[in-house]
Amino acid sequence: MDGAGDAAGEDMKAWCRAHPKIELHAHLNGSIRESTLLELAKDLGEKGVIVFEDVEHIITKSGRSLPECFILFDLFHVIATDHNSVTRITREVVEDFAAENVVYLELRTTPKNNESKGMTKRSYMKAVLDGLSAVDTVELVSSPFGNNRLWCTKEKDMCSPSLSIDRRETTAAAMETVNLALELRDSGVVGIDLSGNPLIGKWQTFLPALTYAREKGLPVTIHCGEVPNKEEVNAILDFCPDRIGHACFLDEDDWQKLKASKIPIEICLTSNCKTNCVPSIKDHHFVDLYSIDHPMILCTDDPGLFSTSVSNEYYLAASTFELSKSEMHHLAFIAVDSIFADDGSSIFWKRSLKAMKNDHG
Ligand code: 6MZ
Repeated sequence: MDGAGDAAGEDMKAWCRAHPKIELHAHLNGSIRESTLLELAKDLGEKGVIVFEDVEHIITKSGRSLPECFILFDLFHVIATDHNSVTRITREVVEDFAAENVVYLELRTTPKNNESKGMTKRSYMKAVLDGLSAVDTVELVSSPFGNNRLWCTKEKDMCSPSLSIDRRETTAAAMETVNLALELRDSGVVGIDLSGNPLIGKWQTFLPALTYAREKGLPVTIHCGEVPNKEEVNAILDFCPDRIGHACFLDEDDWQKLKASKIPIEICLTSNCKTNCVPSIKDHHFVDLYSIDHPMILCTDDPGLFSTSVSNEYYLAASTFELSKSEMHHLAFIAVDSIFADDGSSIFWKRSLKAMKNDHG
């Protein structure tokens, strides 16, 4: 790239960082700072629970296949799943998103039972909610529109948690997660997600809990087509979730069905590339969906695991697909239509972004 190209790239990078953004697909344990993971692992090493030298290189390794990611998550859970660490990582993760001008964050996490640590799904979630309350104000980058009045909201209000059902779970455990989400609605929980290793678990196992969530008015998002599985993709599309994540491996007929459904898709460019779900970013199905104005939200999936950020995902989309600032602004703005929160904060953010759009436009 020549000097002018470099400068234009840097300008777009700064613009993507400064622009207010919405993140709707981030897993808590995939968003932990590497420095925190290493610190917690070292601590466990000193206590003789793990051998630090055995895990250090695994934590810092950069490229990972999809199956390797799930081995790593099990390690993350050993390192970071006690009440104090959960509270700490939640606070840090929200602060990190806030620091790059994410103004509304749906952070998802799998409530976990761990008898040896006196942890139940409910106490795990209490630790998460404690982390949200502990969020400090962070210094935000300045507005790309020279107008700072939208940056006065406490960052702790920006995060709406969703609860994930792990594909390893039983129907009863999935149901327990949905009941917990319903119980915690007043504490800000906004939805249910189905995630976990896509090579494990059967759709029929989770269907009762997902149906129950829907009956109770809890929005549902589902990881769909992360690996080829025509039968399940079909069933998911028939279920018609409120959003889906990834949508990488779809047959032509399912692809057409998805397009006709207008179900918003959480797009995770770096994640899909690093886990070999797409051959390269330029070959990503984003292009096809963008050309027909399909509702899409640029997301990170696991910013810690994949060394990315929402700003970086925006920059990747802008630079790879040659989108202008105005097109990127539109992409950021339409994401608001797909958020799960229907309370005051959602309306507030909608208004804020609309105000910015007016300022800008
Ligand atoms: C499917 C994923 C995922 O819930 O412990 N998770 N599930 N596909 C992905 N793409 C790479 N990335 C993360 O966060 C970690 C958990 O989120 C799910 C997995 O179940 C993982 O264990 P929490 O906070």
